[in-house]
Amino acid sequence: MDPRVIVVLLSVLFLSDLISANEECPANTIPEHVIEVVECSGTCFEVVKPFLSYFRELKTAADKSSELKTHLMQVLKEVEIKDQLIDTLNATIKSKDEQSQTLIKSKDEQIQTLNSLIKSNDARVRAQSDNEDLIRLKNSEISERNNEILLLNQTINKKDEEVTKLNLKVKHFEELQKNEQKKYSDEKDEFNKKLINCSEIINQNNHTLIEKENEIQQNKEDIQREDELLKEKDKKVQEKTDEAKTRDAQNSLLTSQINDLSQNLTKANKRLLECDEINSCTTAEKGIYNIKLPGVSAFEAPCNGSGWTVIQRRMDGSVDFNRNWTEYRDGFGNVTGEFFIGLEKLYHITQSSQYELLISLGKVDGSRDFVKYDNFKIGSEKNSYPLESVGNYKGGVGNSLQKHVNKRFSTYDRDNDEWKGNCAKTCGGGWWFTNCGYSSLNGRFYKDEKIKDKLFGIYWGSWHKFDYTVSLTFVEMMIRPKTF
Ligand SMILES: [Ca+2]
Repeated sequence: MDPRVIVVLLSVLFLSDLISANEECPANTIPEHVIEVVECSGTCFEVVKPFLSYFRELKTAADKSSELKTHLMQVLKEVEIKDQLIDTLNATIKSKDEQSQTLIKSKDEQIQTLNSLIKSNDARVRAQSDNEDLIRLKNSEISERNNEILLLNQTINKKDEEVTKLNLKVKHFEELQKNEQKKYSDEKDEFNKKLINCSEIINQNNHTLIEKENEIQQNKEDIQREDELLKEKDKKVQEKTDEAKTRDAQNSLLTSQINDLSQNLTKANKRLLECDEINSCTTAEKGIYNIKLPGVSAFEAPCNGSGWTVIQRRMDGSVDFNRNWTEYRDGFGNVTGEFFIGLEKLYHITQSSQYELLISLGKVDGSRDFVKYDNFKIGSEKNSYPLESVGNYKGGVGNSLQKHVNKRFSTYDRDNDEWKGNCAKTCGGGWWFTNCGYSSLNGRFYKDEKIKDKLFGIYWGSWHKFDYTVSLTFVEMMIRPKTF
């Protein structure tokens, strides 16, 4: 038994005795054994009473404790039952735990399996996604192919229609062919008939041919006779030819005599001109003169009556200025109309002293103006007749020659310009070209002043706003000694 229960029981027994003594305790009835302990006197009860009350309470508590004991026993039984129940439940729980563990393990395995499946499915889904892209691509391609097929079907339909039409045409042609064959057959028959007729005609012709051969033989004999007559006539022709040759020799002799007379006439004319020979135009009246200068053979040139010698003139396009080097060197044209005096003469003249250059220009509208330079000088042929100097200028047409100073003269056959091309060819005449420059007074002549096909004409840029489609229609270049 629990020691606490024993203590309680002993206390209860002791208190029960004590309480019974207190209830019946007159001072003279107190048990001896109690008196022995406490030496009870007249004040004893007062002292003991609180203890007695206390013990009474303890007894009440012990009673209650007994009830509690009983209750405790019941409780203990209930606890035992509950413990058994708890054990049972624990066993059940353990069983359930084991089952749960087993189930959890099984579920874990299932979860793992499901995870594997999910991974596998994910992989499949990804693969499916890729496949879907591929499928979309393929669908797109299929769509394109379908469109192509549709187009091809349309084309095929068209081709079918064409084939149908062609079949119709074939049928038509077959019919035509049949007709043609029939016609050919008819013609063949007819031709055979004609052939038979021809054979007959050939036979007849053969007979005729034999007759003709006989005739030819007769004609040959006639021809031989004619040949003999012809030979006789040839002899007569030869005699006439010899006679003609004699006449030709006589004519040659006469021509030679005429040439001699012509040369004599030229010499006579020259001698006549020498009578009008002058040294310069400075004192001459307007007209054509034979000018003789030191170092230069006498040459014809117009004097304008104001001391100027004309060295170049353009007025009607009657003379072609697209000339080669030799012609520009020696001069060309007609001094009464269009001409160029020649570079060699200009070299000698301008080197002999200081010369002024006067250029008179005109447009198709009749307007005229001029420019004058005070020191015009050109170099020798050895240096390609360079424009060595022009000096100071004045005049209304602007200065379009200054840029050409120190430039060599160029012709279509002597390219001395500074351009990759040939200015003389492009501009249609010789000049002191740069690349090709501001002026070209020996260019092509355009009567209406408008150039054609980008082939430049006569230009002096500063007088027509450098519009090189404009071509001047009048030029006169003149020189005069500066000392005049
Ligand atoms: Ca060039």
